[in-house]
Amino acid sequence: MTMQSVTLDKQRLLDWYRQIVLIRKFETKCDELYREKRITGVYLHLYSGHEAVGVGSVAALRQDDHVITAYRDHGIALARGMDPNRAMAEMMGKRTGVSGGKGGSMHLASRELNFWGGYAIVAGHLPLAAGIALKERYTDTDNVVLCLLGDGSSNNGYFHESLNMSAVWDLPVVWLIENNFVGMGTRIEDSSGQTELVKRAIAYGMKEGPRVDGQNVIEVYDAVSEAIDYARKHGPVLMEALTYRYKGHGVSDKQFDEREDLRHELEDWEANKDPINILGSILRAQDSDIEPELTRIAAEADAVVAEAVEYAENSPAPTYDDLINNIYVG
Ligand SMILES: Cc1ncc(C[n+]2csc(CCOP(=O)(O)OP(=O)(O)O)c2C)c(N)n1
Repeated sequence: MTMQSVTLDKQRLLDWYRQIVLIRKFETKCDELYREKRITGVYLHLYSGHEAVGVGSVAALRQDDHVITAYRDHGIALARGMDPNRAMAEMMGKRTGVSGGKGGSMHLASRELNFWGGYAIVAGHLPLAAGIALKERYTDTDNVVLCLLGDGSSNNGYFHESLNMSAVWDLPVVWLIENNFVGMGTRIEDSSGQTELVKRAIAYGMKEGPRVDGQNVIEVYDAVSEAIDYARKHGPVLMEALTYRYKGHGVSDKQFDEREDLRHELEDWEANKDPINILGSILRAQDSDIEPELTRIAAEADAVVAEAVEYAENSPAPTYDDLINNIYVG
């Protein structure tokens, strides 16, 4: 589908707007719940700022394709269609959560959605993405794997091994780097000689995809659709979406409180490159009477999040039997 046809498809754009707004509100609520210790755990990594990457890329997948990501996973799970109630229950460690309350924030997953998680070890999910793609190649399907990864993953050995083998075996993977220019507190120019990460494709003999504006959901969708089409027919693609993380690495990270330069950078992204504003402007330009609909979408997202919190809070904790379930003993 071309940019032109998507731009004209108002219902589809409204659906993406709904998803992006829902993710933003879900994350804002999680931030609040974490500070109140109603969500616990060592870390909580929010997707605020990145929403258009998850929504645009996942929209390009078929149901029988796969998606896998790292620990900044809530937004991608919701974009793939995860029930917000069960996602929130997982955040609170409840039995009704998608992983039975035993995974938490970094381990949302759903077999039904072919959404394979949620991984805490940087780049640890890349070999899994290659493995899923190998299974698909081996069983002669044309299903594709979308693997989202942070720029910080790109200097880990797993990155090299996984990208190399995916090229050797022509695996149907789209390696989509969510480049927010920082890994925890280290800027990309302090950790990578080549900061244009797609250029590494040449070293693996795989197709170099584009670097897209990760704040524009239409651009992400168009570029990932093309990459998926290529991966389905020929093999892996490495591409980047340029984006920005609105919160610290985790909720307790105070980088924006402590660094004035970063605060200015954040303010610039929020004011001029926010994915909600960008898509909102496109919709307003198409239809000058759309404002009430956008307001209604925001109110509905508030209601969905409120219901998710209520569902999670009223859900039981895992039992002792749950705790010792799914444990493999040699
Ligand atoms: C193998 C490994 N090394 C170090 C860490 C600690 N760590 C957690 S996140 C992170 C940075 C990752 O940055 P990036 O991949 O760019 O993702 P982002 O948080 O920006 O989305 C590091 C070093 C880890 N979890 N795993």
